[in-house]
Amino acid sequence: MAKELDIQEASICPSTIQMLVKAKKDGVQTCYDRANDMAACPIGDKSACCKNCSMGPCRLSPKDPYAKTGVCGATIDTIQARNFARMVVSGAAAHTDHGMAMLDLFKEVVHGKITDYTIKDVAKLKYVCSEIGIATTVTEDGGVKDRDVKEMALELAEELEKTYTQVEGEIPFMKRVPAKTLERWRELGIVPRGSMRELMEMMHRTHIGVDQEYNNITKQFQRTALSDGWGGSMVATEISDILYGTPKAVHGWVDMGCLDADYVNVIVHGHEPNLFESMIDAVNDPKNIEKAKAAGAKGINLGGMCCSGAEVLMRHGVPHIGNFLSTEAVIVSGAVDAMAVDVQCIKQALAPLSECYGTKFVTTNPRAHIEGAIHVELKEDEPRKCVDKVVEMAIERYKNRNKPVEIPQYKQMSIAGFSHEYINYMLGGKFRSSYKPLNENIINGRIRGVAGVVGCTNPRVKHDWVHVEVVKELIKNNVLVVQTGCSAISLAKVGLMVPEAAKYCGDGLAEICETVGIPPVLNVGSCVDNSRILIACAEMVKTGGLGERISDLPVAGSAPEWMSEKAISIGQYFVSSGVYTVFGATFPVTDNTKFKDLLFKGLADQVGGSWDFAKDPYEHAQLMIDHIDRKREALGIQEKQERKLFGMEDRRAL
Ligand code: SF4
Ligand code: MSK
Repeated sequence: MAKELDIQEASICPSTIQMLVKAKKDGVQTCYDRANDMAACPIGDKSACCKNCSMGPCRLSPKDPYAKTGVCGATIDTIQARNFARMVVSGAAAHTDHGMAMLDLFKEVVHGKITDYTIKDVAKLKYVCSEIGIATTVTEDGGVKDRDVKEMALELAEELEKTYTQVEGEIPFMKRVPAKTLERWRELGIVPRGSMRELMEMMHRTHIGVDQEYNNITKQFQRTALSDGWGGSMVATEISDILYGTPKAVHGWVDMGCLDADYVNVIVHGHEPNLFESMIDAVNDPKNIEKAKAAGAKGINLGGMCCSGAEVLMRHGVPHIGNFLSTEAVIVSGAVDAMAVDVQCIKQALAPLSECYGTKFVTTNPRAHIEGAIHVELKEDEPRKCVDKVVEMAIERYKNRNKPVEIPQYKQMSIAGFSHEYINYMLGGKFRSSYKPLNENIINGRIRGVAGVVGCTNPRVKHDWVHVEVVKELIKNNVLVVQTGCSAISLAKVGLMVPEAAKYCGDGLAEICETVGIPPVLNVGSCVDNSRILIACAEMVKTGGLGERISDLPVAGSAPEWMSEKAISIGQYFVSSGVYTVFGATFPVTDNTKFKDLLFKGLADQVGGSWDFAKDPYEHAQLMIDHIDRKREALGIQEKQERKLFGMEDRRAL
């Protein structure tokens, strides 16, 4: 029999702990209990098994990996490489399908067939056009004037569609990749074509009896991952900004204390922003507010979870209730009247758990039905039908609440909204927006380097703890941290996403945070917004002084508590872009194999980036800091420079 779950050791989030205690009292289970009951399969954990055909499934020994092969003769390296490739495919497909859905919506909006959404950010539209060589002005009657928005948007949509459908040739956002990095990809033959082609070819090659040489498989999964980061994900981010506005710094509360027992509580959880944007309209509609009041509530209270929540925290400051591992815990509060979900990271267990508490659990996307959920499809040409229905069900449930409500009273203010454009503006001001101050402060040593700490939470490790400890170590050592997804929420909950958190930083980083008025930990958005970090890296290279390739930069990546296949695709596109990337929790490879050597060492010679693994947060952070120091040394900027006061000459040079 499995030992009883030690709730105090399961998480550092007091809200989640309080709800796990309540769950135990209520006799319901969460993923923490299930993870405690079921140990991870030791062979699968090391990626030493294959079920790609019915001669298997075949299991090799992680302890003696070359002792046997599969029935077909597949070696441990082939099996691991194929498994890894399939994780990349699944993760990349999730992001690219999300991006393609955004592009489909964008086209319908531009054609005027969908009117509930509009182009909110024309400046962003122009910026993206200019980045990929689409004209934003026309010359007429001898003068230059702005191009028609619709015409420009249609050309952009047509061009970006190539991100998915292009059979041969480079996808549009390759124009953003620093020249030397792109040159290397061309030499290696890993510049992505359209993602549909890359995903299809990768799946073909992992079928039994096709690609059985791990180096060659790795080459194709690098290409596939790059088609996600610089393709599908980037399109999702850029189109979302054009339709809903580019984020800029905004205050937003996080944690379960944002729920309110006197209000009808509605939560949106998932990934695509459309459902949430329409839900914001619905909960602010006076007619719906009146209905809520007629049912005895003070009004309607809206909160987000996971990446749906991250998107609207970034854009509108809508409260964020918690990350992936808190999605069941929040239902246990009894305060959630409806939870509407779309795609990705939605645990099937939410359906039966919601039933226990009378919460209306509503799936809204045709691609993601869940047994036991109520399905109300969100049709983009009439989205209010769906969201108004969810609100109606939530009000009904509020009226008939018959379970005790217990809301954890923890909440924390955070600042979100650090898009690439906002960082540019924040550093250089409106007329001189630039990454130059960032590069200069890296060169002069006040900022040691930049780390992207991202990814999920996972019940196999102490919830939020690894994220928080890794980030605390980094900022203490003057490493500026940028964050996305569930990891960002872990840090927002402990109060590190406010300028006052400068007190936890080393002297140099603290000085920058105090001068600019920023937190040392910047929330840059959702999972697809990792593309914003790629753009920031490219911008740092283009700004100058830190080398010619992304791999020259003193930067590192990390996913301390990852769990999803999307995280593997994200990690791979960072590695292939040249970023040293450390994962925690677990890593799907067998020790002492050629494939592991390739991922952890060999890739550095090819693309400049490589994978690493450390479960312990302090070792994890140290690996990243050591890498940053090696890069500083290679750039010749390892010595901390004396502080220099800006004279008129310097200002002119700027
Ligand atoms: Fe086993 Fe080979 Fe079939 Fe995989 S493809 S299950 S290793 S026989
Ligand atoms: S939601 S992919 S648990 S970050 Fe994007 Fe969080 Fe990971 Fe899902």
